[in-house]
Amino acid sequence: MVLPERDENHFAKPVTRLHPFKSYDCWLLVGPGEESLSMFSLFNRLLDWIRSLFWKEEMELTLVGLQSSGKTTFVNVIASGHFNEDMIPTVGFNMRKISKGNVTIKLWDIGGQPRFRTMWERYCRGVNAIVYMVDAADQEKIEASRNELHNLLDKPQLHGIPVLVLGNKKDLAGALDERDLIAKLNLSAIQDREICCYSISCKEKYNIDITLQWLIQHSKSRRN
Ligand SMILES: Nc1nc2c(ncn2[C@@H]2O[C@H](COP(=O)(O)OP(=O)(O)OP(=O)(O)O)[C@@H](O)[C@H]2O)c(=O)[nH]1
Ligand SMILES: [Mg+2]
Repeated sequence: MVLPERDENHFAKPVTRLHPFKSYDCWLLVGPGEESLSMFSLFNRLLDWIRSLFWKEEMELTLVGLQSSGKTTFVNVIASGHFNEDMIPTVGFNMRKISKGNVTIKLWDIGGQPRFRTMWERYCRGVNAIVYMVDAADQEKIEASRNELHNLLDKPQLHGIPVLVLGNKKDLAGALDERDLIAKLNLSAIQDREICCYSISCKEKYNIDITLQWLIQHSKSRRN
């Protein structure tokens, strides 16, 4: 099978950031009457809208991890809140753009089957952060997951890119928590970058909010 090349021009576009408006609180010198308050909120809304037109950021993320760990499910959940039990394994990759506030997230969701793993590195180059998905309830695959993660992060091209490890399927019995994941994936051995680990459940929408927060906070992180 021939897979489309990732277009280098789409890699890590510079953060688009036009000048945000300065705080406008000090511009309002009117008294606290009702009329001025509703004028104030109207004015605020108008300025928020104008700000959203001019103050935009774009970030790029790549999602990798073994097959069936829940990468495509995660993308669906953050895009639409929709969880589906019947998922089709990703062949090659999917690309989705999702807007959260002023941030547009371009997400590369790469297939986790062994035949696609050689693509992971190429799709991780130059992104703001790598999201590494783990099925925390499938303890038989933890060792393979750890080896794939360390192989990937050993690639010199990916040096310094922040990594968020997500231990998915927390809703299932026996799922490893953050502490177990950190130990079993040997995350403390990764010293050349920022690394964070959350336990999540796409099914129950557990910790999805803090995951998004972490991602958005890294919209400005860039290797070079
Ligand atoms: N119980 C439970 N099941 C989940 C959760 N997240 C995903 N799944 C299920 O896990 C299965 C695999 O999900 P996918 O999103 O296709 O996994 P993937 O990592 O994209 O797999 P590949 O595309 O093959 O790499 C599906 O049946 C999902 O419904 C979760 O939080 N809890
Ligand atoms: Mg998938």
